[in-house]
Amino acid sequence: MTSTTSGLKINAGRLQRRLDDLAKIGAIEGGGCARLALTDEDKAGRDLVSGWMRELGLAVTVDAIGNVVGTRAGRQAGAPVMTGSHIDTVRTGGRYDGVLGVLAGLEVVESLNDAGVATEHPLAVAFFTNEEGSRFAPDMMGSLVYTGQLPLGGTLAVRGIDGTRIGDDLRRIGYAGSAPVPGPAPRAYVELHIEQGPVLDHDGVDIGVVNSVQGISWTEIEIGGVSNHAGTTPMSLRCDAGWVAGAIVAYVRELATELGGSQVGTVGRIEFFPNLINVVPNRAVLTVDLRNTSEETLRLAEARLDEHLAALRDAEKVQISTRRLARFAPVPFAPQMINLVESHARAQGFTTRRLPSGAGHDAQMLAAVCPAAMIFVPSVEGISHNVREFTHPHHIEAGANVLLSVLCELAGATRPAGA
Ligand code: HGY
Ligand code: MN
Ligand code: MN
Repeated sequence: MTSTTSGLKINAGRLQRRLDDLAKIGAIEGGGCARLALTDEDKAGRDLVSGWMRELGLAVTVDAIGNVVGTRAGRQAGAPVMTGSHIDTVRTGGRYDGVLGVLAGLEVVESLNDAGVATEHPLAVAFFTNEEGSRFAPDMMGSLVYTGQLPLGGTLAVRGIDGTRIGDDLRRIGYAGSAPVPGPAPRAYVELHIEQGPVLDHDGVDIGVVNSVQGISWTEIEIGGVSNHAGTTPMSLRCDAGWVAGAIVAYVRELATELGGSQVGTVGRIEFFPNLINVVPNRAVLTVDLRNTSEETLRLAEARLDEHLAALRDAEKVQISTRRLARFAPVPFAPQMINLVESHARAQGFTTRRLPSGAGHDAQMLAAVCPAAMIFVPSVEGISHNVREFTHPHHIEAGANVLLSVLCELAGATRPAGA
């Protein structure tokens, strides 16, 4: 005779301690973290988390792109139910983005271990390489390779914004693993993540039930002009790469405002050459990040930007070249997975709201190979990719308990009668 696992809860203090311990690695002023993918800080974080996986009795694998998966055996062998996220951060990162999903997954495992709960199917906790994509594009790189949507060879050859090759840095930090890619498709994938936007916090809702992830378009633009003397060159004779770059920055804002709705546009990186006060720049490099929940509108935004670049090129007599760094269509999650997250959250008495994700996530890549879902918890003031990123402990506990019960249902968890 066995009973269900209802009533099983995570240990919130233990989860918070792991969050605090990992946040010490790559800690930066203001309480945030800088663990850019494949840096020494990322390695130290990887070593700490995979050590915790081993302490919990998980079988740990590292694959050829550095994805790390810890698996808890089920009564049956076969495809696991997987949870996880990422532990790399942006340069001004907070302590919850990605990390919460990985460490809540470990907390679920430890809670099951403590309660002597077995699962029918294996349960896996993963952290994927380079989810952020800010040092090496594209983002969600590890889960793209894991799901067979990005070839390993070409990915290992990718050079980052500092000129380093992915393959070299993976070897340097000791995470060029032997597990094959693509990896085995899970039975299902569920990711707990902070919202990183203002909706749940503003509406006072406990749990976000994510129905889709919006489309993402990343482009690097290089402008070639003519360096010249800042004092002697008449304005009418300039081929000013710096001015053109500035015009693009302004246009991206105008375009997003004009299209409205969910359209967003960001120029996050810009460089001038020779970058000197008295030289008209002869070269500029900048990145444009466009996103929309509608593929049709995202394509319109891309077309409008291309038209504007052509007009600037002709008017300013400069060369303009573009390089696509990432392009993902919006990804809807499976209705039965959305309903599952919502029903478990409500059964625990939490308020819920369905919403799309403005940020990219590994779950959108896993959705290509298995039923996937995401659980959001509120970000205070919607702040993220900022050291002030914060989620209240009671929301962390709520999200991890929803994750626990969803994973128990998906993995077929039961505990011995009388336990
Ligand atoms: O860019 C993103 O949405 C994610 O943080 N990689
Ligand atoms: Mn993230
Ligand atoms: Mn992020």
